[in-house]
Amino acid sequence: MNHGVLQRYGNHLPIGTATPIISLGEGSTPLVRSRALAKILDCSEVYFKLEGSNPTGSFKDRGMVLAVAKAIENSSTGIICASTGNTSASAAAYGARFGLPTVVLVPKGNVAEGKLIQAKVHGANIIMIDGNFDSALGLVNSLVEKHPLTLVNSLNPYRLEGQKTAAFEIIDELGEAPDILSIPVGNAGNITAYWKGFIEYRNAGYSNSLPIMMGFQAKGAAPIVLNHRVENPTTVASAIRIGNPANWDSATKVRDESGGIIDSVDDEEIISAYRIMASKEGLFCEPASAASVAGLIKLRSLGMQFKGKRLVCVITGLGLKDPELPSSLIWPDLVEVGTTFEEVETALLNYTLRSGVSNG
Ligand code: AN7
Repeated sequence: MNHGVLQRYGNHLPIGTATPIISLGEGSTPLVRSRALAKILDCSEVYFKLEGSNPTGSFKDRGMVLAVAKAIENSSTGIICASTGNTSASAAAYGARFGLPTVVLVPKGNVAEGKLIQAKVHGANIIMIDGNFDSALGLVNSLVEKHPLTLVNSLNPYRLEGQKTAAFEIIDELGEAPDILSIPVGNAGNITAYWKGFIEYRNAGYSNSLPIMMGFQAKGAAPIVLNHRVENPTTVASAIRIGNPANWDSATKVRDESGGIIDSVDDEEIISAYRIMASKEGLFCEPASAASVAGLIKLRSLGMQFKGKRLVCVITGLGLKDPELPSSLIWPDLVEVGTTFEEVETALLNYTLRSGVSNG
C-alpha cells in the first residue's frame, strides 16, 4: 500500500509530532525506461519519472500534501492559490479530503479543461480572472496579507519540501543520482525542489553525485532564458504559460550550481515530443511535460552527446487533463460505420491494408 510521502520520507521533512500524517496516496510514482527517446538521444539509459501517476495526475500532490498538513497543524481556516491548473486541481482535492475550504484563482481561458473540472468536482471556490497567471499570483499574494487563508503556491516552502521527495525516489530506485535530470520549468518550483532533494540525499549518504539539471521553458514563455519578464506569455503548453516565475532566482542558482542549463523549446518542438511520447512510448503526457522531452531532443540535434550517461526526464502531468490540444492536431481518421458484420469487416480490411497489419 502507498501511504504517501509524509509517511515514506517523514524523517527528511519538516514535520513534528503535531503534524498530521495525511495522504491521498501521492508519491512512489513509476520510473519507466524509455525505448524511443533513448534511440533518438543515442543513449541506453533514459528513464521517465511518471508524475502523472499521482492522485490528481500531477507532481503537485507531493507538495500539496505537506502544505495542507502544515495548514491543519496551524489551525488554518482555508487554503488559496493561483494556478495554471494543476496546483488548483491538487489544492481542491486535498482541501476537499481534509476539510479545508479552497479558493483558486485561475486565468480565464488559459486553464486546460480537465484541470478546471477537477477543481469543480472537488468543490473549490473558483475565481476566474481576466488576466494571466502572473497577475493571479500577484493578487493571491496581496489577498493573503489581508485574509487568514494559507497560501499553497510554491512560495509556501512546504510545497517544495514535499516535492523534493521525487528526487529521493529516483535515487532510491537507481541506487545513485542520474547524470542528467531534464524537467519543464514554469514557476520554477519543481526544478528548485528536485535540486534540494538531490543535495539533501547526497549529504545524507544515499548517493555520491549530483545530476546536471536541465530545465526547459516554452519559447513564448521563457523569462529565465531571456533574462527578462515576459508580459504576455504564449505557448500551447498552458501549464507553463508563466512570464514572471516565483522561484526565478533559485532556478538560476540551480542551473549554475549543477553546471546545467535552462533553455527553451518552441511549440512545434513541444508538440513533436508530445506525439513521440504518445505514439512511440505509449505515454500520454500533457504538453508542458513534453517540454522536458523536447529539450533533450533539441540538444541532441544540436550535437550534444548523451552516450554512456544516465538520464531521467520528469513527466510532470497526465495528458488526459488537456484534451483540447490533441483534437486540434491531425490524428488518424476515425472510421464510422453501421453495425453489420460486413460494414465492420470492410472497415477492418481497409484499416489493415492501410496500416500493414497482417491477419497472421
Ligand atoms: C504539468 O499549476 O504552475 O516550474 O499553477 O502543471 O514548478 O511551476 C503548474 C506548473 C510543469 C511547471 N509541468 O512546474 C500551476 C503550475 C506541469 C505543470 C509545470 C507545471 P514549476
